[in-house]
Amino acid sequence: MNAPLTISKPLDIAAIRQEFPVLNREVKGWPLIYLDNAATSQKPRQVLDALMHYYTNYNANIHRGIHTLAEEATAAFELTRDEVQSFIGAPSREEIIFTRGTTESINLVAYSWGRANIRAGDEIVISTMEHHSNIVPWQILCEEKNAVLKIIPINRNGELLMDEYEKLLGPKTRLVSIVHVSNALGTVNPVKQITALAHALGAVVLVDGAQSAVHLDIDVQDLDCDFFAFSAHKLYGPTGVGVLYGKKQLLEAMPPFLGGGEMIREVSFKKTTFNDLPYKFEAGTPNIGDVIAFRSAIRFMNTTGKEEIRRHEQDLLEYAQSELVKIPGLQIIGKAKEKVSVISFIIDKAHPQDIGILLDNRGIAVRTGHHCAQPLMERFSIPGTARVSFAVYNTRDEIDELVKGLQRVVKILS
Ligand code: 7TS
Repeated sequence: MNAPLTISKPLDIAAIRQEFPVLNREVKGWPLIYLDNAATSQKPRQVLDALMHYYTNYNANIHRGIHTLAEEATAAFELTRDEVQSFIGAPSREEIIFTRGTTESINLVAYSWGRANIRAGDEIVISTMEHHSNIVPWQILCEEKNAVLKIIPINRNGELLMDEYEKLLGPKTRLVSIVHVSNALGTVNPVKQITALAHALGAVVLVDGAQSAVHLDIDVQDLDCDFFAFSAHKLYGPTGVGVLYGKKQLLEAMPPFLGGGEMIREVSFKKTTFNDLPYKFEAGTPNIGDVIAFRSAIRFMNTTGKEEIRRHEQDLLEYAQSELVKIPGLQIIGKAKEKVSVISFIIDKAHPQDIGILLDNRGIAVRTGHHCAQPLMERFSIPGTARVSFAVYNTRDEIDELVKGLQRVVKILS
């Protein structure tokens, strides 16, 4: 039987914008136009309400107390784990570990899995377009273990050279750690294919989903990656919360990352035994209120519809790209065929920082600089770019204002 044909309505963006109180503010006398969503997204009212509700009604430490508040807080905290599990299609809730963010999730793997499994001469493969948080932990590990870091090159459009990737893989490859969506280019990498090729050689795969989890449908079982890392704050959720998904078998075999309360079963001065998953990796009091509020962020995305959000953002991306190239001297960095939500650009004779300052004077927030991807900037022989990145609440009208702002930049600076 054929699947029923679903016709999705366009989103009511005006109504969605009403859910984000910060969008009503002005910056320097101009209405805020927030185009720095790849750095962090704004938060809908239901996330703010969930935080307020937690601290107003049932703030308590979790997992330890038997009193009512502790039970309520524990139940709400664990509900977010279930929500995350289904959001990324993980087989079991034990495979969802809460961290402080993508950076901590990657470091957890580098310190725990890495130190137990990487030996002298082993090879770790990353790419030219990694965020520093998916470079530096591996450099530290390689230095410590005398292992070798190998880098997948990219072409001028900002796409991975898959042939070169295949050539880098070999019997010494232990780990491939790859970004799903580049924060500086918007490129969507073929992580399913990358994973399959690595697995054929017995290597483990970590996917940095910091930029992909908000824009793409994530199914970790379909990707078949071994680890998947992302941050709540880029998904309309609070800062200070991240997720590490890991395959159970791997997580079970890994030593703890941080030692302390909650991650133990029994402590004595002779011998300490560790807790079951996921608690083995959640030492100390976690960011309870923000984890609880993160559930509201996922529910916001689910009720709005990820497919509808993606379609809207794709429309913004295509519209913005077609308008930006009309600006004299503007060059887009990153022209991958598969791309989401991010446009990096440079303008002749205009330093990215000056572009950022002049746009801010009109209430337009963009990011400028190297975007924590200095090796990528080096690849393009530029110090940095200006970057706009979209979320569900952005509009074509805002892009028109951005274009006017950039025309003014060109007039002033050239
Ligand atoms: N990986 C990628 C691809 C990212 O874009 C970021 C943050 C991180 C990892 C680290 O995430 P965190 O939540 O632990 O900080 N990217 C950006 C950015 O593009 N602008 O500010 C932060």
